[in-house]
Amino acid sequence: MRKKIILITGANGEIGHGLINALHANGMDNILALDLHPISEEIEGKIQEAVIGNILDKNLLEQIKSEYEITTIYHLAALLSTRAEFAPQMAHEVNVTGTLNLLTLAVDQAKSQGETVKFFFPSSIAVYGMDHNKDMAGAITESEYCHPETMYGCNKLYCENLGIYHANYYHRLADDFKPGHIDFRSIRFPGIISAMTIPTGGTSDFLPEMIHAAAQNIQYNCFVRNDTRMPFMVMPDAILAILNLMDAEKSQLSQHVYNIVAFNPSAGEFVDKVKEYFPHAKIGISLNGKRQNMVDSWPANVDDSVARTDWNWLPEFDLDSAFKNYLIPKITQRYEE
Ligand code: AKB
Repeated sequence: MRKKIILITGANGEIGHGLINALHANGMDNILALDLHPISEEIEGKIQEAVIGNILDKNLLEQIKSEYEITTIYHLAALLSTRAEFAPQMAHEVNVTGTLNLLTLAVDQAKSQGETVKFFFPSSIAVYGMDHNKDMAGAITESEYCHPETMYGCNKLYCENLGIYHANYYHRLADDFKPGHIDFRSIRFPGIISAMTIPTGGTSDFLPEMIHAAAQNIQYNCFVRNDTRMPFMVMPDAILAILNLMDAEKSQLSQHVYNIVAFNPSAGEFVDKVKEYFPHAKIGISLNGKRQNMVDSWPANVDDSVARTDWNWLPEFDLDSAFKNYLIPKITQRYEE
């Protein structure tokens, strides 16, 4: 008999850590954690099994398909926006072919089990391309400005549509056509700030890098202008959003893909906040025009009213409480250890 599991790809990443800790805390540890790298000690004891491997390895996915009954997939593996710009072909392979491999695995599993497989896909505000309308556009809804200007954004938008296709129209010309093999749910994440991990390869990394540098009293030169504004949230809210969306009744959901946001300070406003807690923080500017243009192509804010209506999304932390009750206590503790 195949063991029932929850499959998490990119399990060793920032969101992977937070999600595994939360699922474990909720008593769900029948987790198969798949990552390119060995699973870190911090989460090792909270999973059922770890597999070191590549989502592009079809033999490995076939093996997983034969050994396990997958109830839910959290497909977190991805190359982020800055890294994707340096290696666009590899980004397409990992972000698109990798996702198609996991969607195919989900449909095959659903067919063999005769059960719907739930599929979570982390999308991003990078699907938007503001084309210099950023300041006048305000908080944009999910159907506006979907003209990505980065490889990563193109990958994410296409994969959103791939997921919606697999959920509703997969094999629509086949005699055995049946919609609903997978229940595809996705969130367009803003920038995420974690107290426990520092992002790699993203372009929203300037705020997490800044506060982690301040906590270690090391110099940080921000690569975007002070007036740069984009949506953000802290990691506990990103995890809360995933859990709440995946727990919602399907009948509550009017769409597959949702905006969410908690706060959207400018880089300068964030510097002021950091200096409230680290008055001697050494923060300068070393502009990277190309990365600045990428952030300028992303919205200053997003409208998440549908997420609030459909599945009661509500962030626990605004900018002030994020610092006071999460970032400062956790980051200070982390660097004191
Ligand atoms: C990135 O910067 O690439 C990500 C994102 C905004 O999706 N953090």
